[in-house]
Amino acid sequence: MDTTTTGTQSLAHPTANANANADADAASGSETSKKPMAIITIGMAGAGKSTFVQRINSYLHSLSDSQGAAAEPGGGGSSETNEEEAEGQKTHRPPYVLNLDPAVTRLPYEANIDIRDTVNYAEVMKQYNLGPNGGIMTALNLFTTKFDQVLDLVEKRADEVDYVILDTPGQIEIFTWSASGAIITDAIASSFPTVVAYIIDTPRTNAPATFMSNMLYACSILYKTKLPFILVFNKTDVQPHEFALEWMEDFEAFQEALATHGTARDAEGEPTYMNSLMNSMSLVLDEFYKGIKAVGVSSFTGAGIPEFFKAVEASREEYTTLYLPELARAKQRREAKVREAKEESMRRLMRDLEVDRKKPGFVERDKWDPNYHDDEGEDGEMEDEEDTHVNVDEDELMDPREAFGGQYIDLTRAQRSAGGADMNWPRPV
Ligand SMILES: Nc1nc2c(ncn2[C@@H]2O[C@H](COP(=O)(O)OP(=O)(O)O)[C@@H](O)[C@H]2O)c(=O)[nH]1
Ligand SMILES: [Mg+2]
Repeated sequence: MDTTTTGTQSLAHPTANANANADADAASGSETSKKPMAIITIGMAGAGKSTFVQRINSYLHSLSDSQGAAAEPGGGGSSETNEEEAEGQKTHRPPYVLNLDPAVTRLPYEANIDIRDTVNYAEVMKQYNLGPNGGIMTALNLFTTKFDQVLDLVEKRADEVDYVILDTPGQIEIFTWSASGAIITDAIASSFPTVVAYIIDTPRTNAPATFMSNMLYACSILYKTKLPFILVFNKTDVQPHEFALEWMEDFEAFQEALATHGTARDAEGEPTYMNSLMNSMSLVLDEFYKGIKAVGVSSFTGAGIPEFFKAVEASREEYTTLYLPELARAKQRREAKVREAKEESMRRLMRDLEVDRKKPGFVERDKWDPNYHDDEGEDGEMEDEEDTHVNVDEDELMDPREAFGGQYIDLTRAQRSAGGADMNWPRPV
């Protein structure tokens, strides 16, 4: 609902500058519509995450460059096209980009925060005696220990950007099956409206079996993060993604592809183990496909990128209506658990006291004695009194100048006699 408000305002002012935008946001009065949207890119190694981040980064930059030149709505063409154009051009500001891949040698974009500036992955490998994957994992873990500072930096820039983009390490499991990946995702998702962009290498998923294993992976990430989710079929310049959409929409089409691809039946004419396993799993996945958004893009040509941003905007709504209430519920559950634990320990303490009280003589002993003093000795005298009182014969005291000759300066005398300027300071011996 809130997004619609902001959307309408942006539609009314497609040429609005950053200031006007800020005013509009302030007027909308909604927390999440003001905040930038975080996009976490996840995907198998080589799916094109970094290239995709580079593409959406340059797309947003090109929009911000052309914002002054953007046409007024109603300046020709049907209103529908105008709406579509405005939808694509709602963002006028460059994004804030984070690179979380410590092992990447060359990035196709310039990251605002780069893990490589903080952790030297090769050095981590050497020092901890690790292989490449252990090195990447440890580098990410080390970086995560400072993630609160990273989040502070991002939050400082929150008013100036519309999107925060995260590029994750090449190997998917380093981010998705590690504690640090979960910590980073949770930290980002509890601060900003967040969407997961699951990047798929389309040409490599055109076999039903690989398609399905990729979808199962996507499904597990969805259930793990519970965040709004977009399937991004990348590299559509090489292989159009229509086949994937068909398989997702039409269960029977997928079954057919399964039957024609490879050996669906064994020598005795029975369905192979692989085939029947995939058949039953595709039934499970059917449920997953229902609420999921899918877009086809080419990070090379830029095709499908405006559609991707439309899906991102729709996810903002989803985040507010589905994820945030769930987050609040989880917080409540956590707090209730802590409260319960506190009350339980209080009850236990009271129970223990109750038991003590029943012991004979406890009440008498438990009274506060106004004459009692911690420092008092057996005979009621202050214990320290004798120790602290020292009888000193003043004549026996040494002149400090003799005792510490040359080590200390009598400033009072020196100043009185020499007047300060050409003082002759005795050197310490
Ligand atoms: N043809 C084509 N190749 C792509 C596209 N996106 C990425 N690639 C290539 O895929 C390879 C892996 O890309 P990269 O972004 O490094 O993958 P990452 O490991 O997921 O970050 C690179 O050689 C890219 O040039 C695309 O849209 N079309
Ligand atoms: Mg990469």
